[in-house]
Amino acid sequence: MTRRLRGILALAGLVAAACVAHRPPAAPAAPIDRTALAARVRDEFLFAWHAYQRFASGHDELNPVSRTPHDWYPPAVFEMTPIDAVDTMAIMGLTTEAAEARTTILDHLSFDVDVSVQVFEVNIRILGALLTQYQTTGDARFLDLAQDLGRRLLPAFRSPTGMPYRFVNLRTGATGGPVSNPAEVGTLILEFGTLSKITGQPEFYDAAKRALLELAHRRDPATGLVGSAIDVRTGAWTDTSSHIGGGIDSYYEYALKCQRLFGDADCATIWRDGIAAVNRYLADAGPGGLWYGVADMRTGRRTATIYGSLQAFFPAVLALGGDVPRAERLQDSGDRMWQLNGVEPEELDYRTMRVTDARYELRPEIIESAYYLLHDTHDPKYLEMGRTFLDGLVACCRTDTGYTTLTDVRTKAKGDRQHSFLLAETFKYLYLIFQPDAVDFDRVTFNTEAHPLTRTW
Ligand code: DMJ
Repeated sequence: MTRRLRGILALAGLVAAACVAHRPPAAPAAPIDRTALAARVRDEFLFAWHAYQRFASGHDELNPVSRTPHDWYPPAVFEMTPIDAVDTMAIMGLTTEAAEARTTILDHLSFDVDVSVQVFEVNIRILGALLTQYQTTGDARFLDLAQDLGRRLLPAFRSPTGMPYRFVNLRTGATGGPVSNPAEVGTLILEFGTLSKITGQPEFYDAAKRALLELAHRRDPATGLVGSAIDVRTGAWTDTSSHIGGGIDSYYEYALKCQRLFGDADCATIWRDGIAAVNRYLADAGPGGLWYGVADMRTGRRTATIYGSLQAFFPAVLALGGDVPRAERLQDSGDRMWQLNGVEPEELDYRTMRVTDARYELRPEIIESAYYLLHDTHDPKYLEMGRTFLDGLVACCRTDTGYTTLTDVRTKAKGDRQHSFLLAETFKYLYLIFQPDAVDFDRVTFNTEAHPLTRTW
C-alpha cells in the first residue's frame, strides 16, 4: 500500500491498526466518529458471541484457537458466557440476542450440583448478572435463581472469624480454602447487599458486611494497609505484601461502591481510611509519572515497583471517589504501559519499564478507567484511548473464531481462552466510551464484573 493510499484510508478510518508497539502516526488520525466506533464494538462483540455459540454453546467459555469448550467446574456447567454477556447485549440494543441468552439461562441454570465453586467468581459473575436481570426485566425467575445461589453460598461464611472460605460446595455446603485474601473476602457486599435489599432478608447483607468489617479491622494499625493473604480461621495475615493488584483490588472498589449503593457509613470509613493509606504508602510519583507499587503492610516500606493490567482499574475508583486529578495521572501511566507493545502486559516494573509478566488476558480495567474519566472530564483524549484499546484488541487478539488471550504481548504469541469477562466487561466499557447514553451513569453502580446494579429500594 502506498503511503498516500494509506493516508487516505487512515483518514477514512479504514486501516486496521497493526499489532505493534505504538509509533507516531504516518497520517493524522481519523476524527473520532462515536457512532461508527460504537457500531464497530458491537460487531466485534457479536463476532465473539457467535464464535462462542458455534464452538462452545452449552459450556462456560470458548477456547478460540483449539475451537473447544472450557468449563470451570466439570461436570457442572453454568454457561458463564451467556450469563456474563446478557446485560451487555441489552445495553448494546441487541434485543434478540439478549432474549435468547435469557431463555438459555432460565432453561438451563441450576445450582443443585455437587461441585465446590470459588465464592468470589460465582458471586461477581453469576449472582451479579442474575440481580441485574431481575432489576432490568422484573422477571421473578431471576430473583429465585439469585436467592437460591445466595443461600447455597452462605455456608462459606461459617468460619471462626465470619470471613468466607474461598470455596463452597453448592449442594453440601462443605467449605475449603481457608487462606483467602482481601478481594475474595471483601467483594461480596454489592451482590449480597442487593439481594437483601430486594428480598427483605437481611442475612445476605449481614454476612457480607461482617466479612468486610472483620477484614478491615485487621488492617495494620500503624499504616492502615492490608496484606495479600489472610487465614479466615484465625484472622492472621499469612502474607503482608500490600498493593492494589489482583487479590486486593476490588476490596477497595467495593468499600467505595458499598457507600455509593447503600449509603453505608461503615463502608465509607473503610474506603476513606483505605484510600488514605494507599495514597500514602503505595502511590509512587516520579519523573516516570504516577504509579502504585508494592509495600509491606507492617512498615509501609516499598518492596516492589510492579503495576499491571489488573491495577489499571484504580483510576476508575479514584475518579469515582472524587480524586480526578490523580486518576488522570495514573491513567496516563496505564496508557504508556499499553503503548509499549500495542497491548498491555499483565505486569511491568514501572521503574525500568521492563515487562515482568508478559500475558494479556483480555482484561477490561484500563478501558473501564477511560470510561470513568471520559464521563468526569469530557476530555477527548479518553475517546482516543478507547480507540487505541479497541484497535489493539482487534489487531492482536482476534482470531478466525473468537478472541484469545496472549501468552506474550512482546511476540504476540496467542493463548487459547475467550474469558467470559470479555463480553461482560471489555466490550461493554468500550461500547460505553463511544455510546455513554446507553447507561445512566449516576443511577447505576457496576459490580466488579460490570453488571449494573440499581438502588431500587
Ligand atoms: C474480572 O473477573 C473482574 O473485573 C475482577 O474484579 C478482576 N478480574 C477480572 C477481569 O480482569
